[in-house]
Amino acid sequence: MAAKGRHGHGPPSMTVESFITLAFAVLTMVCFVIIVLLSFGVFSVSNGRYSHASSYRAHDLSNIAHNTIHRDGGDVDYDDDDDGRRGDQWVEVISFEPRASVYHNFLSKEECEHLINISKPHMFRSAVVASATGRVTDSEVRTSSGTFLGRGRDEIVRNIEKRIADFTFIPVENGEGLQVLHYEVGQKYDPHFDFFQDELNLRRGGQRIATIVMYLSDVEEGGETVFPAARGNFSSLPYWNELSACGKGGLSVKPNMGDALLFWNMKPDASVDTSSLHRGCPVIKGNKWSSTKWIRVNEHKV
Ligand SMILES: O=C(O)CCC(=O)C(=O)O
Repeated sequence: MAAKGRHGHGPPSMTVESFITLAFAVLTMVCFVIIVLLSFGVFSVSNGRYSHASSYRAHDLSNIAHNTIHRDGGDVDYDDDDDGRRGDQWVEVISFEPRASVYHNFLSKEECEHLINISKPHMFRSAVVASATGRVTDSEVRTSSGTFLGRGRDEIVRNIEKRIADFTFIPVENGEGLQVLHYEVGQKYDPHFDFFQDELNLRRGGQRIATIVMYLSDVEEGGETVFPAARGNFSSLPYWNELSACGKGGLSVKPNMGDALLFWNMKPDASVDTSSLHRGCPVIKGNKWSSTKWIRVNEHKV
């Protein structure tokens, strides 16, 4: 009786060559399917740091990390340079004419309180720059009180100024000292430009290319920053019904403690942007504390 061979009655055995060919074909098919899925966006390749796709919001700038940090306690992550807790941070582009964006929770509550506390003893009536002469003068156009904080005055101010430089890509040295403002009920800043219209003020650092307004308090009613010459369908804003009559006069930003409004007073071609006209609406209820940093095209020597 013939011995039953190992391969005697089974299907023909697979050679090493045909196994390699089959494996290669399967691998090619898998790669093809992955490429098709990627191209249709069915799934995406992430780099770890920015992998929390679900935590992004509409109008996020995708290159800015969206850190979820709790303002009121619990397990809190801190940024290296933070002085206290900052809430959910994201940047919202609100307008292209003028170019403007809001950086939510740019400052922590502690930073807002620090700026108010160090300013309180030194408040004086706010003034304006007269466009014809360039001289600083009192005016009914602006009825708030305020004070200037020297650049780099203390560690908290230095951290804030560094954050502004990171956000705007403009060096700390180009910034004027922070101005802290207090508006009581009825106080306001009428429509104006931040860019200079005189020669005198251009001498120390050139034109004011950009402005950052940081809100150090919430305001119960009124106190919005409004751009009356901005283009856009303002009445479609989700908070339209909460705005004062003045706030409905253009593109409005409601003061929220910790938020920072950045807008550009110059266009990319270096001409001044007249759509950056803006005002601080009268406060109707509550108090408004804010801090403005004007940023020059060149170093602003202190
Ligand atoms: O207080 C505001 O909302 C606007 C402030 C402002 O216009 C400025 O500081 O130039």
